[in-house]
Amino acid sequence: MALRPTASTNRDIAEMLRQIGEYLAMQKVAFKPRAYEKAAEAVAGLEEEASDLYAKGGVKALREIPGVGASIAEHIEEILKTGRLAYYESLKKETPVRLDELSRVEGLGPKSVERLYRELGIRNLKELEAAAKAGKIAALAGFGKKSEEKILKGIGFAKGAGQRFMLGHIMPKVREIEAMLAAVPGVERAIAAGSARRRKETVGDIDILAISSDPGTVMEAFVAMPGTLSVIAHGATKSSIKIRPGINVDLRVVPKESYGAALNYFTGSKDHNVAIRQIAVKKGLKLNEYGLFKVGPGGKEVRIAGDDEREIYARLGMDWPAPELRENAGEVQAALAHRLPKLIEYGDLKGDLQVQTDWTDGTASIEAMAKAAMAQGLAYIAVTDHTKRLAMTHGLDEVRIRKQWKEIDAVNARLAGKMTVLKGTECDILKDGSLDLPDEVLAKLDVVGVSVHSFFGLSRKDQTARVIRAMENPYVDILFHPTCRIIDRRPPIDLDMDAVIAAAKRTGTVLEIDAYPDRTDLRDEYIRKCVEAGVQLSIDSDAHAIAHFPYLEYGIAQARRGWASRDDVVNARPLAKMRARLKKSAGW
Ligand code: DGT
Ligand code: ZN
Ligand code: CA
Ligand code: CA
Repeated sequence: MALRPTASTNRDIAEMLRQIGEYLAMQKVAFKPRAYEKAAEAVAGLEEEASDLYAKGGVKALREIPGVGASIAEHIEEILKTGRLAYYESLKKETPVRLDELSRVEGLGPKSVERLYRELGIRNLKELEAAAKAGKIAALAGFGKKSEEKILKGIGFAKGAGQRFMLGHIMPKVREIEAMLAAVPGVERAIAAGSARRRKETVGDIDILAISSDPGTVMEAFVAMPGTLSVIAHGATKSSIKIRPGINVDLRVVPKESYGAALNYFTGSKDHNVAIRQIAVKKGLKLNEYGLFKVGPGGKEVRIAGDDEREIYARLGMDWPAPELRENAGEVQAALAHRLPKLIEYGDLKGDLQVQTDWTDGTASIEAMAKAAMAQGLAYIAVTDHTKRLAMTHGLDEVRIRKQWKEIDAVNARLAGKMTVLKGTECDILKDGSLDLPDEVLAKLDVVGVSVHSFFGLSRKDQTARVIRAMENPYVDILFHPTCRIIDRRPPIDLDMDAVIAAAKRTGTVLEIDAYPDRTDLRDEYIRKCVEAGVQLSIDSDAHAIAHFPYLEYGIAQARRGWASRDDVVNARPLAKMRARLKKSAGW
């Protein structure tokens, strides 16, 4: 991936600087607020990422940004290095106002926030909403009815933003909850339905179903769960809590004879549910969360399925679609026609083709990463450290990468028969589509991955041409994290994905599914296009630490959501077959 997972974009940096200015303004500090505001504007308006400037020229380059002096340059350096800024955090702690919340409301500038705090004591969104609804804002001089209405509208959007959680951050919690509930006396089963069961890349809330002979006891255990922030509802068969980091969890206890129907209903998606209900209706049946029913004469309902989800589909004349497919994106028709894809399974990966080590921005040695991959059941990894343009990560040049090969040879000798470490790179794609390492070096590597880490803002035409030019290099094997999106932080680069997929087909380039939780790049719809076009995929962890290999699961989930089977994934093959498939020169 680009940098550390904390890597900050110009937008992040500008936002922090801007908020510092606002906090200082609220504290009535002289001059400084304006300086931060100006620096924030300058950073937001930069053509190049500050991380790139810093990579090339260090703090000195940052000081050349107009309006950025010595101390702000140091702040930016701290943000780039750690993703955080101690000064910002201390200001945030000192100030009672939730600027991060209030600044999400469109049209609410620091001056307004300051006045609303001073005159009405408003500290957060909730208080803002209450004041607006009570007409208190319209009554303030300079605000008026119009701006009050605008604020109310803005609150609506601000509440919706950033409210979803990444699958990779939520699944460990889901499993903890399932295990905790399964251990409660009387509980026969406890399972997460909803988007978590569908393994959607982001999850809005967690929906748990349980079968229990003693619902009251399960509910007691649930609302008393460690990590609970608040109990929203505590009922006899349904309860809701909010847990860290702010996600809601619903628990429903369902009768055994309805378990399959409830699981089906609460797994969704809603669109999938609507589609299969229509199929039931066409067959003269009725489907709901309690079961599948035959409606007899006089409206008498007879349950014909309900305890088992598979049986419901069977009774509808359908094959059982894996939850990952249930988006009403063709899976209903395929299930009826008995033509569902045979999806890649969670244990199918044999290796990992994108791994960073302490040669650049990873935290562990090549050998430690190799051993951690072994512990995950993998037989090979490619070490793919960054290249020199990403100086900030201490990216490798020709000289250092050759040194790295010696270390890889030594590790391979020690781990012989158990694990193979391949020589690779995550070579930077430069602005014009040329690469950051010479062809002579690329020719010697086992795995040449390339990726975009700069000039994210190029036009669709230029960005597409840039990426395709890199793919046309005969030594390039894989395009890493193709769209460069980071969930909630960076939008995807503007690529003509149809053209990129066609180029992948033509050049034999593999497209990566980067499993790192905030990337999950490619998205499911593009994966499906690759599968249809016959373009190979790789599923990589993008590990920067030994603890990151389990992320592969989320890449497999994404592949399944994109209808990929094992044959579509290059690193689901054993080493020799993977290598034969990877190298364009192999002439497959
Ligand atoms: P999320 O939580 O936004 O990530 O997405 P889901 O899919 O988990 O949605 P959620 O939690 O609102 O509801 C869980 C499931 O319940 C949903 O996937 C399908 C079912 N469901 C909810 N509301 C409706 C509805 O109005 N009609 C139908 N047919 N199903 C619904
Ligand atoms: Zn990268
Ligand atoms: Ca949900
Ligand atoms: Ca829900």
